[in-house]
Amino acid sequence: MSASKRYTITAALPYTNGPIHIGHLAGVYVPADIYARYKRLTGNDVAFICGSDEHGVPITIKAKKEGVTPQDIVDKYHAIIKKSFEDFGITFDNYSRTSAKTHHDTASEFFMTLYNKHEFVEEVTEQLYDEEANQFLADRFVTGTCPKCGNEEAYGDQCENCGTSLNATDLINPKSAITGNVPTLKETKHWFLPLNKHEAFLKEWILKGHKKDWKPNVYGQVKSWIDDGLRPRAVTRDLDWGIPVPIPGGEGKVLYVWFDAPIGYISATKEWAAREGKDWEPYWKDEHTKLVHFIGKDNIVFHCIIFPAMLKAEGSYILPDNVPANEFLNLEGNKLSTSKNWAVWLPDYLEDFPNEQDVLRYALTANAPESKDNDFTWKDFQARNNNELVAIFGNFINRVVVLTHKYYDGVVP
Ligand code: B3M
Ligand code: ZN
Repeated sequence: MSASKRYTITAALPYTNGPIHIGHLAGVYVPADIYARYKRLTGNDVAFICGSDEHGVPITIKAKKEGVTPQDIVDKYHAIIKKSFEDFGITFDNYSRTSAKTHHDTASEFFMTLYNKHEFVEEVTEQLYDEEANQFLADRFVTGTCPKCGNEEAYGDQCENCGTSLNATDLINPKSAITGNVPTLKETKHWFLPLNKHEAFLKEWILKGHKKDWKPNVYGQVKSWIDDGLRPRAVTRDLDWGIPVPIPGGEGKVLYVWFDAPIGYISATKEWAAREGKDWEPYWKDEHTKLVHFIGKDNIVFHCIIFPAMLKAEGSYILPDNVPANEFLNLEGNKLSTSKNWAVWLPDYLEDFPNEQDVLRYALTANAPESKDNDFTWKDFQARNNNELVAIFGNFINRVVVLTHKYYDGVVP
């Protein structure tokens, strides 16, 4: 039995703009749950943390589409997601939500600590603007061609194809996702996290540090971003849905969703510890605690570069011990897509296959996209069930039970 250790295990906070699908499960939640169960069973002190990511442009886009408020959207999908995780047997110690007061307070406090330590650069820059919609275009409000890989569907803050974190003004041929217009440029003030200032620390911590045990797909992406040179990233946005920027001049602005969301892991731990009568700080501030982030590959830059830089700048937190990001799962040969409704939604699976959680857990684990994108087919699902779970595992259990009855009166000797 390995010496008991403390593990803070986090799973990426799903956006509350739709239900969970099998890609999320294979990429993040089943691997994280297996790891948490294993660490508990081998006698460790585990905090397995997750929650709904309720800010950000994806929520406001969904609300506009459905003609309701962002709060309606997050309330609807937070409940659907939380219940489907429970019904599927994902054993979070806490599944919180970033619209909770604990999180607004924790994220605002974190921002103020960095602000008071002069860790931000305050700058007026030209940002993309949609004259017709009369609003700035950040994140998913704008799409364009990625300057790094040429993907024509890159977003204002990130290209999901190559994972690179972008400034909206980096996009080639940008187009407003609201009106389709070509954006103009308009001046606005934001606060930037100077990632370039943390380059030496990140090089030391990841490239020279003991991060050789990070998965090659993760280490490789991070190395290429650091080698390309890191640039300041705005941590505030001209949006009305999110956590208000808590300083003079921040009126009408909110924290960038990728600044606030990872802090959601901390606030969810606080909420859980308070409920359990525990101290939350050892889970985030004790050097002996292992912090492990389970994510999909499109979240690597935020968990290996931006959040560690934030934690380092704040100064009192531990850094991630490992970030085992999985690649993507496709469905019947095509990319899973919430917007194109091409997915196997977890609530539907639970309805069509009641009490068959383990069959899907097994099929997704046996076929996990650990080092490359993989494909989910119903044929494979059926084969895994019939040829492996029933014919091999079920058969084995059955024989052992029959022989135990036959030779030992059903009592294990
Ligand atoms: N909400 C998931 C995504 O990019 C994002 C994860 C946040 S983890 C702090 O789809
Ligand atoms: Zn790209």
